[in-house]
Amino acid sequence: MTDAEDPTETKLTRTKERWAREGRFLTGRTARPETERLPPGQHLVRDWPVLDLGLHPDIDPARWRLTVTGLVDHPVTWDWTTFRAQPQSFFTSDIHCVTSWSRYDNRWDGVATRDLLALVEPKEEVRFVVLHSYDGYTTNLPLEDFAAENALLAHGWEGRPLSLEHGGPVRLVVPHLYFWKSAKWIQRIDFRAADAPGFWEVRGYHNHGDPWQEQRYSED
Ligand SMILES: Nc1nc2c(c(=O)[nH]1)N[C@H]1C(S)=C(S)[C@@H](COP(=O)(O)O)O[C@H]1N2
Ligand SMILES: [Mo]
Repeated sequence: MTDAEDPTETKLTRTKERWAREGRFLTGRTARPETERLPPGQHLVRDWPVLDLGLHPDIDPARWRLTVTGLVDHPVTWDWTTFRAQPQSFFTSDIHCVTSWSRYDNRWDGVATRDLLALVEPKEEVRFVVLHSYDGYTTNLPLEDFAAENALLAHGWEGRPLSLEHGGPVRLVVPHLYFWKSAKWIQRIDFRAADAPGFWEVRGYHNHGDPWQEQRYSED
């Protein structure tokens, strides 16, 4: 597929790649989450913007599957009923998007990543997790970030089913990293020994993405 044919190579994608090259929104400041709730260079919003590649995959619940692959002792493929039968968690957390908006106190329902980890049991050598989504999006993060105590596979927001535009039926939420790491419409979770940078990580975004360290873009 050439760039011209690739539906993900949109004007917005190119604009965001340019922002990464220019260091847009960088303040050069760092902070600690314990002392500053709002990370450097962020501003608060009350609504919830929609940001993605522009493809909203509408998956029939009867055909929806979530698969765990890679270096685990117990790989699983969940259909909707099995996913909903997993232990449920309820977490409230803030969103920090690299495009500089933050939104406080989002109430999520879903399956804690720690409960998923307890079930599938990643092997000793696992260091990274790569999320694959129904729209073709990918993102990578270290196992310890995926395993954060308030990270979850969310199917609900503010007591309602997570809407399609925000990643329903199920998205990842990892609140302590920039929101591009929180893959919407997740289809597969791959446990790996080696890292594999995802969609934005190969387009100039930082590999880790800690908002308090202002890890917006890669240094090279
Ligand atoms: N599958 C998928 N997940 C994705 C994206 C995407 O394009 N596809 N965009 C990421 C980016 S860049 C952001 S900022 C957030 C936006 O989530 P929201 O639309 O719910 O605010 O989703 C992230 N997860
Ligand atoms: Mo984003």
